Amino acid sequence: MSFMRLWPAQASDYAVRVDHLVIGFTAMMALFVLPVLVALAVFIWRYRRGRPADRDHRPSSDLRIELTWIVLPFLASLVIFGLSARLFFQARTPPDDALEIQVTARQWMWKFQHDGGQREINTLHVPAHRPVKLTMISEDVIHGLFFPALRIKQDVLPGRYTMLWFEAAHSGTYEVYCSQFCGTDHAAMLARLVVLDPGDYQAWLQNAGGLDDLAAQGKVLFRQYGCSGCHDGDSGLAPPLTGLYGRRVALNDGSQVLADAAYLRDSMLLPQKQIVAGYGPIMPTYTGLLDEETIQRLLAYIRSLTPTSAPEAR
Ligand code: HEC
Ligand SMILES: [Cu+2]
Repeated sequence: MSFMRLWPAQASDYAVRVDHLVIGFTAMMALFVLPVLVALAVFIWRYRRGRPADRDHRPSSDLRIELTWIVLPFLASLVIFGLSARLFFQARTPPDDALEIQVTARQWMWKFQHDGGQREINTLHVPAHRPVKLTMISEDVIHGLFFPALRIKQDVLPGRYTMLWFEAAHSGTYEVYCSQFCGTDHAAMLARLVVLDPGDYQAWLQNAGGLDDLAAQGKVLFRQYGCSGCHDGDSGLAPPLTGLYGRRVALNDGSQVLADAAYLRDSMLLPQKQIVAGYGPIMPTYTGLLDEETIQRLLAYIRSLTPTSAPEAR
């Protein structure tokens, strides 16, 4: 138990692997540095002032020894590099079937929005053994979402989505911090991660629900803000949004972009930035009209227009 307090909990396989990497790397560094420190101490003692030691400069070199201490540490460092790079890519590549959760940060709280419409503040419930993907944005300054038990951390920026994903291995309650100094109450910007067994998670969803799911709320907003006037039906005025999410879009300058959350967000706020091939630049900008949580709902609606292979994914 005392060990647990010294060493933060490991709530995912990823966390275990990060720890192995850090411990392995530290051990390797010790292996490189200790012989030098020991030799240093021995030589300081042996050749200290006034000691009648042999101070001849005999030329002595052995190519085999030199090659050994160059090549072996080099190869060992490359192994660490390979393992780190693999973990890094894993941390940046969420699986397609991940559960999507929207995160909005503001001074000084964390808001979490589930696809089913459940909203939470400063507490995040997730199921164990299931990849969870957080799409995050800030309503004011730069914050940082930090899950020590998962060994993951990512800045949360105003005006731009960032992403974190994880798969928790055990049920339990873990601390969550803001890792960027974001004003007077930064230190109080804390949250809890509650990992539930899948059955308990379903029960929690049932209890916490009540509102419409996010996509249904988005559909209402899609009417309300007049998007449907151009985008629904086959007027040819605007591209239909069915099947858009996750697809590649051809733009009028000949390039292609992936229709991810960032692209969809830009399409609403900066419609002139990227124009879909075959359409005119007639979409009005919604900058200042839509707050982040409205955008999340519209996005959930647009996402819901793309059938997923995993039926329970949304
Ligand atoms: C006046 C008509 C009009 C309105 C209103 C309008 N749009 Fe558009 N929208 C367009 C046109 C035209 C395009 C294609 C040209 C472009 O990329 O700007 C487009 C492009 C898009 C795209 C990119 C589509 C693609 O295939 O890549 C998205 C997403 C989008 N709109 C969402 C919305 C949302 C959400 C709203 C409401 C908040 C909205 N639009 C309101 C006309 C409109
Ligand atoms: Cu903060």
